[in-house]
Amino acid sequence: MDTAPQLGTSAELPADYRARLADLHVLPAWTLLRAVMPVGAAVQKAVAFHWPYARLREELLRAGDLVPVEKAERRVLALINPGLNPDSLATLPSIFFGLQLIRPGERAPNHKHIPAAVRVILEGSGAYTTVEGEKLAMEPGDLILTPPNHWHDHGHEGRTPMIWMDVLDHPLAVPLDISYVTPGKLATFGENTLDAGDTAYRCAGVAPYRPLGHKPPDYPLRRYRWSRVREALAALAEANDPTTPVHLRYINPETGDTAIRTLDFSARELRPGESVAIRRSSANRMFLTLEGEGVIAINGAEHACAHGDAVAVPTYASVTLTNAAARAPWRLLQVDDTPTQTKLGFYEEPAV
Ligand code: GTQ
Ligand code: FE2
Repeated sequence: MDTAPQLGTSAELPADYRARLADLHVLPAWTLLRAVMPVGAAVQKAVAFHWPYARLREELLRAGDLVPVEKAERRVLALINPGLNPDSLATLPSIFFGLQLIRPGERAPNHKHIPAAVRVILEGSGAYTTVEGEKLAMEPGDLILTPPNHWHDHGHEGRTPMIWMDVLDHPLAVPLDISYVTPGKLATFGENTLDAGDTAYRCAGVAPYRPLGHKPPDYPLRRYRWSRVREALAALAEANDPTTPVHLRYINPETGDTAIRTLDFSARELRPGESVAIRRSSANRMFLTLEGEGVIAINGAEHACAHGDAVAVPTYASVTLTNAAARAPWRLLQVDDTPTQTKLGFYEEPAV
């Protein structure tokens, strides 16, 4: 039951007093407190939303005709949550999703920035990202990290448009007044650094030898190949009890921690006919369909998803994932802000 007292309003204060406070750059907090800390239920601005890939793809290809890459630096259509201020360029309060196009022969210039970026490849081949000189090829489903303040650029040596989803954590950095980019010269990649992480961490459970206690590199694996993750999902789908969901986390192979520090990336497979209910929590969460089709029910409203579709799930929602197909598995990426919320001590799973 709501037993919190009704607080005073600013209208109850004499005008001259309010003016004197404003002059000093202070405000009577009791008139504003409930707006930032409502009783019992959080301030919640973001809403559930579904962005269909087929429609976005069409408009992104059009952006390719309309805007040369030199005029865009990155040719990206940002997925903007209808409940959030568009200026914040955010898909959820802590997560940015944007669809990026690079056409054959184009080069997106080298730069680095405070926010981390993760690419999830949706279509095409022959393009690459270089991260600190390491040349990383892009194949559909791959997840590629560009960690905070790591130099990166994109190029395309193939013949068809290359499209991927960018996931960035700038919505977490912008409110801290620390988000900026450093432009660089055109990148070059070293002869011996072709996807070095993929070689060094080829086999799960085995890492490059170094004396015990010596510190490993900060982000040792930058490209997680979908061909391998997919194989691991399919194997688990066979092996697991049908009531145990198939769910793998992308980790830093040296520490076991999340791939980047702010957001958690994981891949799910739902077997034909399988349905998974996700625990209600304070997490902000995105889903991106990689293979197959499925339905995401958010507080009872159903969103039917196909390849490339992105869905935003706001905090405290009840979510059910269902693969209604007779034969095909549904494979999807999950991105959420639980690493940040957990580190800050904010994360909770409310009862009921
Ligand atoms: O590809 O480096 O969607 O710097 C936004 C900012 C992509 C990128 C985005 C970026 C990039
Ligand atoms: Fe970037």
